[in-house]
Amino acid sequence: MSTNLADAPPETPRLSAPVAGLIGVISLVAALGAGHLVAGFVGTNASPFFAVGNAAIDVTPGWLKDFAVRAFGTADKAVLLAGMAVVAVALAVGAGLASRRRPAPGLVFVGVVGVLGVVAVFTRPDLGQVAVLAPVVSLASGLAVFAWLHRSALDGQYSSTARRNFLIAVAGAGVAGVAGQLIGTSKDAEGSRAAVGRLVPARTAPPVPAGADFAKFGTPSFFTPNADFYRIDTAFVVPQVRTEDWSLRIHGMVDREVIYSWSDIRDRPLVERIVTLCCVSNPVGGPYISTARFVGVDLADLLDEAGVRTGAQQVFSTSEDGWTAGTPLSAMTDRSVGAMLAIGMNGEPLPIEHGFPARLVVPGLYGYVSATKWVRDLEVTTWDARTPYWLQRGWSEQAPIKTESRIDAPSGTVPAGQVRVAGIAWAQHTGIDRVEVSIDDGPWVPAELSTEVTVDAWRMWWADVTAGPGSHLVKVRATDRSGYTQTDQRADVVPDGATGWHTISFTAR
Ligand SMILES: Nc1nc2c(c(=O)[nH]1)N[C@H]1C(S)=C(S)[C@@H](COP(=O)(O)O)O[C@H]1N2
Ligand SMILES: [Mo]
Repeated sequence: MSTNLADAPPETPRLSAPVAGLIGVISLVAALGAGHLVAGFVGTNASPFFAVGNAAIDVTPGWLKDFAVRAFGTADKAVLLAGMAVVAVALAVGAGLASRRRPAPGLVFVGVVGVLGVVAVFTRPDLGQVAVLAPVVSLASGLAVFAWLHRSALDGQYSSTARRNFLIAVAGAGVAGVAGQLIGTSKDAEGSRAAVGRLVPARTAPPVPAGADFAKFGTPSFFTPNADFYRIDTAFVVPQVRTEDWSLRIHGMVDREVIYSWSDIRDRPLVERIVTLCCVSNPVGGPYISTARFVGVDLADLLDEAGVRTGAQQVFSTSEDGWTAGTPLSAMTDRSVGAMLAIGMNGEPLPIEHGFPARLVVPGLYGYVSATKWVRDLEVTTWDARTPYWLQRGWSEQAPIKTESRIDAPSGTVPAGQVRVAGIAWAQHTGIDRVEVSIDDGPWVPAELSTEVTVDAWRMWWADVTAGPGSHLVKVRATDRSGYTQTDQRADVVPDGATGWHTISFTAR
């Protein structure tokens, strides 16, 4: 054995793969925790993870967003969040593994990701300049923790000092993250909502008769409980707005700019209206439709007070989180439409995820052109001057809700013989005239309709068909009061809403 130790290159200490990967992950967690703490002060959406998620939503092509909504429904954002977490952890492990000898590769990686976070916050329309502090602190903490842990691990990767430093970093990140969360939510929109009290309308909606739904046959209940009301929006974190921090500004092509505070609105005589909201992304037979009693004030009154000038075409609304919609001016000034600034829903203040403190509700128009939640600003303008969020992404300027119907029952296997088919139909602002069903391409059979509560809400229907043992297809079509019968031509949800007859299959035994 004559190995000459003096000739061997000096041994560079090298971290084991698990330790190196762990350094990457802990640095990531520390960076996110520190950023979340600062975001507690400067705005929840400035938290780097959320900012990147929000930016991802905004740059996602329309078809993909559409697919996400269809595939994951309301869970689409949770899926994105989870996906981002998996990618982030994988990248962090990679950065750690690339730095088993020297910290440089990992530091470069942390720097690049950090700059991405800064860019994401800078490009958010709902965040001010100070918000950039959150990703900057995140970036600095990520670099510092990475360098620090790397150094202590190189000094002895299984030493008690290294272990202690790893624990300190994890605990620090946890405390910062939790503190950021507590500070962020201490702005406490929920407390503000609880303090609103009962909203008693001066003009109430018509009473809802017992025959307004056929829930016993499988239709939804006439009113959708708030907890079940469909939810669609681009908000990664639901805006938390207290009534005392809220105001609504009306400006643009008006005689005088007006700003309403919460009490200005709440203290007016309130009107109550029953409206079925529907999302343009609702596929034929889909779930993105719900009905509520909304309480608020007439938008026509507010626009009158501002004095709309001639030549104006759209009301361009902006939410707390920077989302925008463009509503044809006439839909808001024509009093027969009943467009409202709503502050209550089904006997409660608006739920936070449905727009607390205030949102727009315009009967007869799809939500993306009319139903701005957390609304803060109405600009009376022209179509040329302003292009709202979804119009920039290829959806239609004009978006009246299309007359449609859906089958809710039967499903699965039912006893052969007489089978009861039931569902919903809607033609907001026009009203449903009749609904017909057909089994196995047989003749159209008229369905029994529920009592009409208002033309702005859905109607339930049922019909009996005869089904022998075996599998069957049932389809439905509605005709509205204008005399229009639903086309069987299938149209995609893009650019202005799906069409086609909803068809289901069931088995009789
Ligand atoms: N601020 C904001 N408001 C919004 C949206 C949004 O993304 N952000 N989405 C709109 C769309 S597309 C629809 S269909 C309705 C849905 O209202 P809901 O979630 O109360 O059912 O809200 C509208 N208002
Ligand atoms: Mo929508």
